[in-house]
Amino acid sequence: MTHYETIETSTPDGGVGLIRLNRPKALNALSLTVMRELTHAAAEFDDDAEIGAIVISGSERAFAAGADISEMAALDYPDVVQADLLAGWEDLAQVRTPLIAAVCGYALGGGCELAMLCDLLIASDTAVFGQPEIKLGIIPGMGGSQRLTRAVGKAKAMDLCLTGRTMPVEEAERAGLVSRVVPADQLLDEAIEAGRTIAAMSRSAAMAAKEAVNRALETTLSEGVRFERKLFHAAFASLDQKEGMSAFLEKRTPVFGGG
Ligand code: CO8
Repeated sequence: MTHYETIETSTPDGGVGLIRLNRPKALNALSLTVMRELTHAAAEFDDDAEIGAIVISGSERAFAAGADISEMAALDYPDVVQADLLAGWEDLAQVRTPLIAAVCGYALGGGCELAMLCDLLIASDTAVFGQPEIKLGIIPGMGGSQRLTRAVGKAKAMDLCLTGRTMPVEEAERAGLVSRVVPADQLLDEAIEAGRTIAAMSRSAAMAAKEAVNRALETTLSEGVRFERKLFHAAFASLDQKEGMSAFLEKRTPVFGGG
């Protein structure tokens, strides 16, 4: 397994790949090295036929407190344009394996954006969300203004992006930002278990479900429904569809082989 400087990877059993951000002194601030390492690790898991779900977690205190401010402070406009700063995070959005964010503590700025880029967002009862970039004289740069608005609507997105205030997990759950809230000491187990559940499903069906739900954020209802129907029809070309339906009729647990 590749050795990384700012993240740790492991493979708990059951087809789950785990990526833990590991910059505790900087509250897991998302430096360019974190971006390179995390996207690389996620791509490796995505290519691994044994892995059916990827969990991304931080520490008890912080999932991630945003992009690394010390790295950005001295940059000028030409620097960020020429480097296309932060565009590399889009590689994570291309990962086809379902991504689960396990969020404990601060998920601010890029940390909130990273969590929202994942497919499931499982949060601890201590999680805090926010887009405080405005306090630094900038705005979200990794999709926050777009994904937050789609997730919670204009009213709350404007409130968070314009005032920079944080949103406690209870409010985030009411607003529809998070999939589940669990006690902090159960967070990682819950996220890994959710990963195992997904990994035990048909891999192609899981990828299709992810693609279909994500398409809802990109297109009109009629186009989205047409797109879903094509993927639905395609599922009937898989052995997993035969296995899933036979198992139901034979009253046994299906064993999906990915075919
Ligand atoms: N970048 C760099 N270092 C950080 C960051 C950060 N975002 N956040 C915390 N740290 C460091 C602190 O500088 C401090 O370091 P040191 O001990 O060497 O002084 C250490 O982490 C601990 O932090 P605090 O002492 O501040 O801890 P507190 O418990 O007092 O406060 C907070 C915790 C409230 C989370 C506070 O640290 C804070 O406000 N952090 C900054 C939050 C922020 O503004 N985030 C947005 C950053 S901008 C951004 O994300 C742009 C998004 C664009 C896309 C990003 C893609 C990755």
